[in-house]
Amino acid sequence: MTAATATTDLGEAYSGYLDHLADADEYAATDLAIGLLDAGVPAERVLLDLVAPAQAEVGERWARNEWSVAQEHAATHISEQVVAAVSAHVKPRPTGGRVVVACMDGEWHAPPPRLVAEVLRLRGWQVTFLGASVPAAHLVSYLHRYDAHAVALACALPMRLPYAHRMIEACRRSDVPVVVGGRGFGTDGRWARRLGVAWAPDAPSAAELIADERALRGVPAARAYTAAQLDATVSDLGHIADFLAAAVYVDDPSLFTEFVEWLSGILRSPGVPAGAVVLPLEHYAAALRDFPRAARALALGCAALPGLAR
Ligand code: B12
Repeated sequence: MTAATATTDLGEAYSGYLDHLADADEYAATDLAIGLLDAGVPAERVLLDLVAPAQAEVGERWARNEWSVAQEHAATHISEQVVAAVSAHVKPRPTGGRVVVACMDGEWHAPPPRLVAEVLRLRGWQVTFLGASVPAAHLVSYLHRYDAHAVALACALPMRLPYAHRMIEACRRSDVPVVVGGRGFGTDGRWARRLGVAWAPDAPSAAELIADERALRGVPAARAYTAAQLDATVSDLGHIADFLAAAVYVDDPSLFTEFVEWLSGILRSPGVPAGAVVLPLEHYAAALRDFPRAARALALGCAALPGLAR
C-alpha cells in the first residue's frame, strides 16, 4: 500500500480499528496502527484520524448505553496501548524545549491530553506527560525544577473550571506560558477566553501556539505590566467606557463598534492580542446586563473583533 492509498483507506482502517476495540483485541488494534505507519501514513494522522475519533465513538456508545463501563474502560486501555506503540515505533528525537502536559486537579480524562502530548513530541518538543489529576502545587514545583518552555493543561469537565483557573494562575506566577484545551473549556473555547488563557481546539493548534511564544503568552497578566503599560491600559479602559456611554447617548452602536475596531488595530501592532480587548468588553457586558442599549453595543463590539467570532 502506498502512503496515498493508505491515507484514503483510513476510513476502512477506522471501522476495522473500532471492531478491534469492540472485541477488546489489543494485538489486532496495535498491528493495524503500526501497519498504517509502515504503509507511510504519518503518525500524527494515525493518532488524530484513527485513535482520537475512535475514542470519541467509544464515548458515544457508552453514553447510548450500548457499551458497559467495562467495555469503555477496555477500549480506552487499548487506545492507550496503541498510542504508546505508535510513539515507540516513530521514536522522534527532541529538538525543542520541554513542554509539560497535565490534567487539571480532579480531572481523570487523561487520553485526550496524552494524544496532544504525543503530537507535540512528534513535532520535536521534549514532552513530559504528567497524566491525570495533578495538584497545582506539585505541578508548579515540577515546572520550576525542569525549566519548562510551556505547559499544556487539560480540562474535560466544565465544573472543574474554578480549579482550572487556580492552576492557570499558579503556572503564570511561575512565568511559564500556558495553553489549555479539552471539552471543559466549551467547544469554541469561550470559557478559556473568560479566564484570559490561550486555548487550542486540538493537538496541531496547540503545537502551533506553543511554537509561537508571543501568541501563547496571550493576554499578558496585568501584574507583569510596566508602569507605562499599566497607565496605557487604564487609559484604554477609560476610553472604552467613554465611547460606550457616547454610543448609548446617541443610540448608535456603530459609534462604539468603530472605536473597538480602531482600538484592536492600534493594539495589534505592539503585539497585544484581540483577547486583551474582549476581556474588558465581556466584563462590562456582565456588569451592564440590565441595560439593553449598552449590552447590545458591547455584543456588537465583541462580534467586530477579528478572530473572535462566536
Ligand atoms: C473515556 C471517558 C471517561 C472515562 C475516563 C477514563 C480515562 N482514563 O480517560 C471515565 C469513565 C472514568 C469518565 C468519567 C467521567 N466522565 Co467522561 N468521558 C469519557 C469519554 C467517553 C471519552 C473521552 C475521550 O477520550 N474523548 C476522545 C478525545 C480524543 O476527544 P476530545 O476529548 O474532544 O479531545 C480532543 C480535543 O478536545 C482536544 N483536547 C483534549 N484535551 C486537550 C488538552 C489540551 C492541553 C489541548 C491543547 C487540547 C485538548 O484535542 C483532542 C484531540 O483532538 C468522553 C466522551 C467523548 N466522546 O469524548 C466522556 C466525557 C468527557 N465524560 C463526561 C463526564 C460527565 C464524566 C463524569 C463526570 C461522569 C460521572 N458522572 O462520573 C466522570 C468524571 C471523571 C473525572 N473526575 O474526570 C462528559 C463531560 C461533559 C461535559 N464536558 O460537560 C463527556 C463529554 C461524556 C458526555 N457526553 O457526557 N469519562
